[in-house]
Amino acid sequence: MKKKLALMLVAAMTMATVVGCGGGSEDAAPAAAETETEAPADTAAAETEAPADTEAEAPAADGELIRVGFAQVGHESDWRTAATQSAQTVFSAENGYELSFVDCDNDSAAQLDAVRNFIQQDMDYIIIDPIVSTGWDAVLTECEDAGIPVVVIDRTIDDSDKYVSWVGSDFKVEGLACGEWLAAYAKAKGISEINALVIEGSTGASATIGRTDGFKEIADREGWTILDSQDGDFTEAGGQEVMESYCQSYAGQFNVVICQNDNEAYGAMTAMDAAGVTYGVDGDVIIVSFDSNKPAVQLVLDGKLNATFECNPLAAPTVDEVIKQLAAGETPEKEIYMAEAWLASEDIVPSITVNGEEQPIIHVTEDVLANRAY
Ligand code: GYE
Repeated sequence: MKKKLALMLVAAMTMATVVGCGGGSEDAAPAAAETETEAPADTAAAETEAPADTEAEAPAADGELIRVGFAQVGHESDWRTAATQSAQTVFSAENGYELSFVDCDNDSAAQLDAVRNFIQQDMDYIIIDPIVSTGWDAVLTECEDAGIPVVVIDRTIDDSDKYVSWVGSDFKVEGLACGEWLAAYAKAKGISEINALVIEGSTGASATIGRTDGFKEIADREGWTILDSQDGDFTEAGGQEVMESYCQSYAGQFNVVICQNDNEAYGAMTAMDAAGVTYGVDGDVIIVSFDSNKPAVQLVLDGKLNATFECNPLAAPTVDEVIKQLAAGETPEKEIYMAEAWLASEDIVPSITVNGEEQPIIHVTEDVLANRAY
């Protein structure tokens, strides 16, 4: 089953590649139609090799489990834990999968090794959450040569398009939303000067790049000062360490702290507590985070965190759908975006406009908190 299916999937990957970046469903249809005339050879090969029963069936239809290798970033944050748990639940034996899960511990070389091991093991599918956004073309070419479809999840790969689909979030939009909210909030509060400190996520991660760029775009437009922007590695310890040094270097000079994930915000709060800096709704410093895990939303409800910009970690069910589409010989969309929300402590900014689109700011109440899925 594996080999015949793989041949078909190479054809599907070719089709998906034709769709290119920004390919939505409207784009996907003509691309698939185009490929029917453009790539008859692959399709014919699949037909010759799989004449009988397998090609349009789900891979598990004959009782075999679908073998999936998942090269996960690591275990640096609550977001990551939620994403891993979701993948382990979705890709379970109960659901027809055999999952090989590798925690790459934020080590890019280890992640490339993990993917190459998956090729050696002749996996049916490979899922990659890329630690960094570049350096991927060679290994993705190897996956393609081996006929193993790759689905990219969460962070993006920016120097190769040799994968079937990417499922994740628009990190630049998250950064823009954070900036737009801060601009509207400062205006509503009569704060005329912004002196911001940024605690970035891991260097080279597309989540870091997008959030940094998006926020900076608004900061430049508004004439804010970004006093410093350093790598907190998406961890609580990293956030604390960076904030400890900021509290020394910029004592009394900052009124905003942007943490690129929740865990960094927890660390930054510990550091500010120790330095006697007050933050949140009743404090001197506005502090925000990205991710919006439940403990962070609780802090927003408590007024300790002014706002949090959601990044949804539950992409695995969508990856499952992508795999099912591939198994049925369909062409999944090249880019699939997760829905997200922006949450704030005070009810003074009802909405913001991001990329020309009005988006609500959710005022966090007990009900909002109770309904959070992760
Ligand atoms: O924000 C952070 C995690 O890639 C979007 O990685 C993800 C980020 C997330 O460690 O908490």
